[in-house]
Amino acid sequence: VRHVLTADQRQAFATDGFVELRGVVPKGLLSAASGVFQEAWDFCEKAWSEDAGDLSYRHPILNYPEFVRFLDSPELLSGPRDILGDQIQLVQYFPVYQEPRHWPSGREREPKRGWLHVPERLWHRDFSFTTGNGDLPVMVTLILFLDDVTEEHGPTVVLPGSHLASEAPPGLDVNLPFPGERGVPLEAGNALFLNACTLHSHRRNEASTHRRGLVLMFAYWWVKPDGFQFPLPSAALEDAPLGRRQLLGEEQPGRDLHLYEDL
Ligand SMILES: O=C(O)CCC(=O)C(=O)O
Repeated sequence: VRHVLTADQRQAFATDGFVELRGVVPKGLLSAASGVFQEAWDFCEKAWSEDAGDLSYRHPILNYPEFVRFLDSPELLSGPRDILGDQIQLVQYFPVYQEPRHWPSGREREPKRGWLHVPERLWHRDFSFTTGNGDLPVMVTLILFLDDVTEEHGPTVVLPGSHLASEAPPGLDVNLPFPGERGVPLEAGNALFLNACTLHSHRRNEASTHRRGLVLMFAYWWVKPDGFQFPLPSAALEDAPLGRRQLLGEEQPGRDLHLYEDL
């Protein structure tokens, strides 16, 4: 595994709770995913709905081989592996989407169909078990986009240092901008790498092009993944190399829970 985090980046990750990783998303994966993104998004929306029935999958996006392939990329996994080592597991994986001019700037502020409920911010942690220890997160998040996300596309915003406290900063309104928030514009190919306890939010897309992204969360192998009670889509395990089987909880990373050799 190629290590991508320098000492400075590890320090920033521990202190701020996030770092931008450049060149960790192979362009070939992005272009293949672009072709099926809309279909996969529609499929996931059905799978997330209350009447999903047979479509209730763990990680429904893995119904699409184009998205399964992200899990076989050493570059993509290098950040999470730097922090979690070989005990890494995928615990959640889903697409995010905002259509072009989803929230137009200027006089015309009418939100588009289907997005009336989307607030200006939706501050959240992906994992609320804050240990106060920035060096040893239990869960980490990777956010990446298929298209360049400029200021106009509403880059993801983070609150630096918020992973260290279990309380939200005083005065934080989950639906409003907050002083000290930092937007992270991302070119396709780069990723925002977060301690999953770091408070972050989307921003609204005011650009004339799509805002299509992926969120992947990783934790130690002994954590239960989101939707553990549901089956994996069959495409997830098709021709799966050992690394992918481990990521998906089908194989242990070592002989037993203790993993003595790590001492
Ligand atoms: O869209 C974004 O910028 C962030 C998305 C996110 O954090 C989420 O959906 O959990």
